[in-house]
Amino acid sequence: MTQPHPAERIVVLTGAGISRESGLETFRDADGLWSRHDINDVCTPEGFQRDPMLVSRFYNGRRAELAHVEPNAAHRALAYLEQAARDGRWDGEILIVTQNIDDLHERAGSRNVVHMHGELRRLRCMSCGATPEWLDDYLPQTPCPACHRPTLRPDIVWFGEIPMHMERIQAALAACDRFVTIGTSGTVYPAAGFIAEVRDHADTLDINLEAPAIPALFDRTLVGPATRMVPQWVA
Ligand code: BV8
Repeated sequence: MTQPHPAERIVVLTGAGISRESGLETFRDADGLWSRHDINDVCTPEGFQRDPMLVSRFYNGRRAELAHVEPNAAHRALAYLEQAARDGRWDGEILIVTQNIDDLHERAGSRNVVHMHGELRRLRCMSCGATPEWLDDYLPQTPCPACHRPTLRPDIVWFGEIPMHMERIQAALAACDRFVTIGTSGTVYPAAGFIAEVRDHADTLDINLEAPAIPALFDRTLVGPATRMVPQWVA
């Protein structure tokens, strides 16, 4: 497998597929979340406006799962690469841009992680902007710990909302030598558009159970489960 070579700046874009073998569901696989939930009901600001209890239950259920899953070999392989840079064993750098809202990258040891669609472990107050860490169930009437108003929502980016950390992401994409996508269907923008932004200046690799919809977009593809393919790529 291609090993990262010295002085390489790697951006890795991860999607739900990297957490699948930890036991978290993806969205668009046959047994995925969107097979049982209507995106418009649980993943839009309009849906939250219409039925905040339904949306709170949807995210409370997914947050509760975090206690029962562990990072897998793919998360750990990426964390190993970052540790090698921190220890001076590799003079490259790696940034993980994740569409995932779970905390498995961090629990595997990765620190250079950007959650462009937000995080399950955080809420956001629509009145004062506080973003308290939240590990238990919350209800729409739960008072904000900072301003005590019942105006908390999941700190998640829903469809039609602006993704987080876009400036940092765009800067990293412009500067990277290698762009690797892992476990993403490449259907949600702006993440799905990153490949077009880097193709002219970076070596591109897709790691997925299936071949990408447009294979020509990538210089290389590794088809197989992330827990096998990512450690091979990092080794
Ligand atoms: C925005 C919340 C403006 C968190 C999510 C028409 C054309 C183009 C764009 C649009 C359009 N109409 C509307 C849009 C914009 C819209 C969009 O892209 N819609 C799509 C459906 C067309 N996007 C937005 O609204 C975004 N905001 O555009 O604002 C803007 C933009 C830039 C700057 C300023 C303003 C906001 C999008 C965020 C929505 N929030 N979720 C949550 O609930 O989790 S999206 C949701 O999809 C998740 O975040 C998820 O991460 C994301 C992508 O899904 P994937 O992670 O790829 O998961 P999926 O199930 O699809 O695929 C899993 C893959 O893993 C598969 O390929 C499978 O083969 C693979 N796999 C499975 N098992 C394994 C595996 N691979 C390896 N190993 C395994 N074991």
